[in-house]
Amino acid sequence: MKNCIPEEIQTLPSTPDALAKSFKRYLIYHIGRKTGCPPNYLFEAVSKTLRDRVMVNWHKTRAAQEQKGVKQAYYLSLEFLMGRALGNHLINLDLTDNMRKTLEGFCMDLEEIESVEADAGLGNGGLGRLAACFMDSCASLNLPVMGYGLHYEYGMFRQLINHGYQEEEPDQWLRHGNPWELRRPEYTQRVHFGGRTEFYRDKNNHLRAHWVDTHDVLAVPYDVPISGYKNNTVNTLRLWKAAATEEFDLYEFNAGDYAGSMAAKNSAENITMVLYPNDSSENGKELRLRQQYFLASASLQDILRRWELREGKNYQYFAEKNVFQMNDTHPTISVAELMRLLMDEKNLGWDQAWAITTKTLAYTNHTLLPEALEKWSVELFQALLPRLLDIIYEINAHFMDAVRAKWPTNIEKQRQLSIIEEGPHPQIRMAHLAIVGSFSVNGVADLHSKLLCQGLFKDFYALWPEKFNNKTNGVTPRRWIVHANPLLTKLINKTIGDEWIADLSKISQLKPFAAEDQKAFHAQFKAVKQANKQRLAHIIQETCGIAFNTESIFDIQVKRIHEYKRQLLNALHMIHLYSQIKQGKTDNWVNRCILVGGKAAPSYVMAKKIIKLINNIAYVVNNDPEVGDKLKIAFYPNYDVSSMEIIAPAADLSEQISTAGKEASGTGNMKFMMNGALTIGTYDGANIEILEQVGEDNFFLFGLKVNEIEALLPHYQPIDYLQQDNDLQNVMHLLKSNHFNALEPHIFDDIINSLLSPHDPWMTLADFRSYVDTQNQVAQTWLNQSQWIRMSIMNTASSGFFSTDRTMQEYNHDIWKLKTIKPQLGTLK
Ligand code: 26Q
Repeated sequence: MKNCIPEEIQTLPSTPDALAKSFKRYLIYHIGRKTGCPPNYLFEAVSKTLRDRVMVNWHKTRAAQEQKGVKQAYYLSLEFLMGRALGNHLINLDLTDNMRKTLEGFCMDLEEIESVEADAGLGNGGLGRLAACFMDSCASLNLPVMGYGLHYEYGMFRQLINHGYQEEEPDQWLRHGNPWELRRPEYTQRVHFGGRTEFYRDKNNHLRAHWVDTHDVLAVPYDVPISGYKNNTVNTLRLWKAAATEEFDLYEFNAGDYAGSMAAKNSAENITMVLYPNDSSENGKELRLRQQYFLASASLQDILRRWELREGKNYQYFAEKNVFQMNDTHPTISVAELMRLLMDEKNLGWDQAWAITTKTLAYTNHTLLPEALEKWSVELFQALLPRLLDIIYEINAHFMDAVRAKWPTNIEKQRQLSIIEEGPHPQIRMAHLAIVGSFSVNGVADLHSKLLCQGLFKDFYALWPEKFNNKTNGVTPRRWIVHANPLLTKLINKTIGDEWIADLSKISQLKPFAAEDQKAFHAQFKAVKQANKQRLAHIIQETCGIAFNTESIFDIQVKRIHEYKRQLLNALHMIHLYSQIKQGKTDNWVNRCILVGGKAAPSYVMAKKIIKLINNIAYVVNNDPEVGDKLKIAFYPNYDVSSMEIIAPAADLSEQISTAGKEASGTGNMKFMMNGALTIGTYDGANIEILEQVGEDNFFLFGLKVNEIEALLPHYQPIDYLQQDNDLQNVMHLLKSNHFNALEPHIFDDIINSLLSPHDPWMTLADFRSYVDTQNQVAQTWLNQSQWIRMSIMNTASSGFFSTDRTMQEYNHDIWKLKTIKPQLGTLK
């Protein structure tokens, strides 16, 4: 249909009066409510009011980025852990104050409205939240980057704690709708599954393939705006939702099988029903492979469609103008899918398609744990994605030629490097496919990237050293300081101005204020921390019924529950402190409130036991009148992005105590540091870079280093540590004597056995002494409050390096090579 809609789009006025008018219009005419209205409607009206203001810049950004010749990057990820959006957009559009005034005019409180928004919990933990911080920084830096992910109906499960046990509940985050997403059925893509490959000769006698007899699923995009910080850029996160095809339904329906047709519809729509809640891979689930291919295929088809719209069918320059960043191996089937699309759909030859593929794909690794590397059975691939299996075999054949050229006589090397792991049940090694298909492979912290080159991917590094690089993670200061910690933001702005928000390196201007003679600043900094501790203590009282005294050290460990992260080491320390109190060894005692939070994968039995143990220790400790305020312990239920926004600003001590060499980076460590927490940490992941930035005087380092762990592992004898250490004996005795589980004897036997096993890969007991001694140092430092505050200020002031703005600039400089694109103000063209 023709239309004459004017090209020019007016920016909407955003005074408190204009916002009020808009808000009322939404509430009354769009939602159809007025007074006495449920809070979710108020949230919707506020969000849509704001969305209108985001929309103008969204149009303009798209127009600027879709001009001929603009190079674009695509972030492909099975997870985007976005959290809430309202507060973030308000900051980016500089409308927080105006919106607050508007709502006050209606006797409403902005923070209360913000708290109605459901977290977009479309991720497990670090990897998913990193994708969200990356999106924020790319928009804030005017980088033309689009995110591609899945529109899960249910995000990360909600965690309930029942008698100390984790229970999972579905996360119905879309129950009240999502005002930020726009459904775009006009850009629906079709994704194939099953069927078989038919080869034929084209008119030039070239061998070509058809993928036939497939079962198709539709991918419907939902677009989410990603606003940049005060720069008018609005990028796009496109999330695909699965839908059944019409023909499929009709065919079955006409055949009279109504139930059958509904079942088929269900099985199609199941693909994006739920996020897999495993943060280290649970291998082999067919539905997970369907999700991965669904994302890869829909996204790549969409990108090719938009390429042709702009540049026609000419793929000569495609690789110069497009780059894909794969978030771990999860979207790695993209390597084969891009080959398929270019060859089978766009009629390119193998060499041309391979040149494009290997110039456009880049891979980020997020784990060193060998058991977490993704593998898929060839058998499953054959059934589900037969055409892609053909292509993977051919990629591997070419790759094996390259391996033979480098190591001509070494058959073993071929076996080790092959994309296909041979055996009775051959498997496809996704990390190998990712490395072979990418021009860039990066780790996420300095140590992690070095270990990849020296260990896990050593032979690949020998083959292609130029591919490998490091990109140390970061977090966005807009969410993790400005939004989470408005009091600190105000204090920093008053002290050094507000340029640090868009350039976090400038936060180092706070360093002079750490000096002990800066009494006034110290007092204000402490007052901010105190207020944030009160805010958290209030929530802990409400949710756990435990009274945290804000004069105590707030000692916090929040992250996914995993043995390598060693929540158990923290638990042993809790028991040690309790035992000291019970023995009356309380000279110079420093009161502590220990908070632990995090979800265990539902099938991870040991992780669930650890949650139960911490809850049981907490119960005994908190109810012992002899303990009182000396020690309080709480387990924070349902830890998520929004809770971290309250927790990080309230922490005095950040626990980053993984076994050295196991935590790829960590990003919670950075959020705590920015907000002035001191870190007790091992020499692992980005802890090392935090230590370098802040200096060892302002960091509590403990534990064995990677080389020491490796040297000890073959002859590790936990019993030796027990025999030499009275404190450890006391702790283990309390555990073994069912002191924390009198009513459920022996439920912690597995934990005790794992700690005492010479095969314990996490070597918890080896670090016990060093951890307890360092915790004592923490307590002694706390006694000197002016010293503590100085160190705390130094942590905030040294956090400049850990902004994802810096991370994204490095990705762009070394990998993506995009030009910044600013939306044109004024007339939209
Ligand atoms: C794989 C297969 C099947 C189902 C699920 C998965 C799966 C899902 C999520 C595997 C891994 C993840 C998430 C991993 C993760 O969050 N890794 C963390 O990434 C952070 C960002 O780089 C790092 O800071 C952490 O060190 C790393 O543990």
